[in-house]
Amino acid sequence: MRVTVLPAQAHREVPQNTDVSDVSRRRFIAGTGSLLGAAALGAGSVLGGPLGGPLSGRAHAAAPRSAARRVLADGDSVPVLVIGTGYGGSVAALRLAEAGVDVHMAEMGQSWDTPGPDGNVFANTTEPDYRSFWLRTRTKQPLSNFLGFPLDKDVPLHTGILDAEDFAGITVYQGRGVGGGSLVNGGMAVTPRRENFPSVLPSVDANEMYSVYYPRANSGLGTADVDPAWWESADCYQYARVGRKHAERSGFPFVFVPNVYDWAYMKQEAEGSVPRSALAGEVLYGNNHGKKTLRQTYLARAEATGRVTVSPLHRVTDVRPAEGGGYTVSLDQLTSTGTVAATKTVTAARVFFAAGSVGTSKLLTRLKATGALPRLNSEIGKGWGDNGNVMCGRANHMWDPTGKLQSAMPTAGIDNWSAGGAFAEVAPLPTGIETYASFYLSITRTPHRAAFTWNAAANRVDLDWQRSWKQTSIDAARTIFDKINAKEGTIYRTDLFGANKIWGDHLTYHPLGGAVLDQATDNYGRLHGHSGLYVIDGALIPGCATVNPFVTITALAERNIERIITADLRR
Ligand code: FAE
Repeated sequence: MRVTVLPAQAHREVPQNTDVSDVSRRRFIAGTGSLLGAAALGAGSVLGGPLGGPLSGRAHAAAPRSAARRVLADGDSVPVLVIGTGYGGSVAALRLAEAGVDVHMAEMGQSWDTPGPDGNVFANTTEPDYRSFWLRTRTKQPLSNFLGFPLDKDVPLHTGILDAEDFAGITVYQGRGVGGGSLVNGGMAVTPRRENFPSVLPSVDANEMYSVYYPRANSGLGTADVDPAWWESADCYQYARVGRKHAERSGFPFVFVPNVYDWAYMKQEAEGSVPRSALAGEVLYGNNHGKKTLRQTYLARAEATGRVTVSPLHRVTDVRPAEGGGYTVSLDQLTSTGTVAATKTVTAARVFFAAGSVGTSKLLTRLKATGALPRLNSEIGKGWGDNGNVMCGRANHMWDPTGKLQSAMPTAGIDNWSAGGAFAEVAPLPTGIETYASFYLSITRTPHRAAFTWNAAANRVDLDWQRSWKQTSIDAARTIFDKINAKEGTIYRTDLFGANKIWGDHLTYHPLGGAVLDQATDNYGRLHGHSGLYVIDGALIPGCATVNPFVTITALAERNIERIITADLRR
């Protein structure tokens, strides 16, 4: 059966440069409530018959929009199911909805719109509580020690916002909840230098990316530069100015990078006229104010189309071909302590894997190995990398204080990629006290790529990453910091990742790959072997973005979904 969607101009009706700052947090929260509280009508009847093709655009246009807008129920049939609500999933949902397709999104994390007992939705970085970690009884903070003392503490088991997912050689930090990684990340919105792009996505036309899709992504995300004059004098960026001074005295290029934080709000925080968020150290466990997460940008616009439904606390566990076409998708509905409250099976004509690099790779690896999706190719699970992440701190002299007030939103990096293979984010250390420390998250060039494999005996997916592989990243980071230390007469901090440990080499914030573009999928994210299945998240990028990755993930999703709508849905 033919699929009809709205004409091309419908896609363009929402201007690409829509100012996202006017989509207020208040409106978004109200919108989420309406998403979840909408009338519980039978989606099957609204969306037309069973799947495998009958996504009649006419039926969509005629259907009352609210009818399909409720949490997924057992037995539903939907035209499109998106697994995950991070960057890739949000782009897919918005663009499909604009093209006239009803979209259901399943998200294993919470919706994050209900305040806790302290009146805030999110916990503060310095005081983790039940909201902070995904199903852990003890925190696993990336920066585990201070002055040698361990910082971790017991917390109640809860479907919290930050997942520290352990594999044999690495802990992978990921956001959990509606908005994915945008809920917990530092908002650094970095477009790779163009000369580095061929190494990031070798099969993608750079001209198109830099003229169309990166600008579209940055506009959609609401990225903006900090006001340089304000930055020069703001107390909360003293740490970054110290970072610049040290970088430049050693001859390294210091580059400002945009962020998705609302700079006008941050100025008001500094003036004391609004509640503090970035200036209260909020970042890892969510920002109560100021940050434009996907919920204020792509997801808010998707919600405004009236065609997108989100089911929070719904974890996809299985996808397999359905009799008669389309896919049977199984989901666990979770309680806030992670137990399974209900299992559901729905049918979807098309499924977009947007569960993040690890989530998508784990699902696909298991589904291929266990025979649910037997025709996926042998590239599934391969090409996974950590974006070369490694962290370190430096101990400054007493005459170089970094400030007790530090904005949790980074604004700059030290770019030594071409000479030393490292781009170092000048990161905050928002402890509320003067530490005389400079802190950095380096993104480095590293040749190491791991693979996910199905471990049938243990009933889990393993990753064959080796901790020793981080040495390449440490060496690259040292091309910057050994030189700075020598010039400044300073030393590395040894108290932040354990006792006498310089390098944070046990983790990544930037998982990439596992279902690589043009290998596990075609050049637009269509999975080989099973038509109607797509990958549209960080799993497509083969292990390194040369900078922080979410702008590239968003831009690639914009590119791919445009082609998929034109070629697959408008036939
Ligand atoms: P992602 O945003 O992770 O979304 C995937 C979603 O799928 C999540 O909400 C999951 O809960 C959900 N999910 C997973 N499995 C399932 C399932 N089976 N069923 C249903 N739902 C599922 O994916 N990047 C930058 O560019 N700049 C930064 O400043 C930055 N800072 C970071 C700081 C931290 C602490 C962390 C953890 C990450 C940071 N990142 C940063 C990385 C960035 O957030 C990450 O690359 C993107 O979020 C990945 O986007 P995806 O769409 O691939």
